[in-house]
Amino acid sequence: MNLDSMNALLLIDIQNDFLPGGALAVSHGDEVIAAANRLISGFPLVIASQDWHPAGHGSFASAQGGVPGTLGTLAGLTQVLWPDHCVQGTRGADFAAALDMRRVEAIFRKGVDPTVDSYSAFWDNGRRRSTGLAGYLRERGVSCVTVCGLATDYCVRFTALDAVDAGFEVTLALGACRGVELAAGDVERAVEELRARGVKVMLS
Ligand code: VGL
Ligand code: ZN
Repeated sequence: MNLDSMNALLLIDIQNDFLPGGALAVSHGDEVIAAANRLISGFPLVIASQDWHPAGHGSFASAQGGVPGTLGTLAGLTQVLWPDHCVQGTRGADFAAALDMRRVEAIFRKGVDPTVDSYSAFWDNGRRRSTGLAGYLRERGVSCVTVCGLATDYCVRFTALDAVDAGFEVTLALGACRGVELAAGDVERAVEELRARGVKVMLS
């Protein structure tokens, strides 16, 4: 590996609520666990993000009297209304038990502010507040990031886009991602959008 291009692996939201049986289950979401575990050994730095909402978060359909999967508004932005998920301190918010967390050096929590959602591990959706992830990575000498996890069309997508904007060279480990696909083709469109933004896509 080129020592001038310290490479970090970002494990995005590999949490129980996004696995089969979870509150916001991603189809085949559990398949990212083994793939992520295989990737981990190849990276000198491994970071995880954790969706970490207070009860009654504004993105929850239940908080808006809406129907999950339909559109509402939050922080002046169009907002998909989600089922209650990843509530702080619940089992659904825990990392998947089979995910190898031993080499994860830092966990960046997001979605904590009840008034705005946060798909990206770098910024909330309104770009009002950063999580500090970009500064953390820069201070560690990181110039390349590889992104994987859940879900391809939401948190993985927004994290990869913000990583590009922050000036990192970005790779999407597509084999270690699964998507929500609220609309058929959302994952494919997300991958094409990322490619167009200069993200390298690897299949494994
Ligand atoms: C996510 C929807 C709501 C994700 C998080 O991790 O992709 N999606 N909260
Ligand atoms: Zn969420």
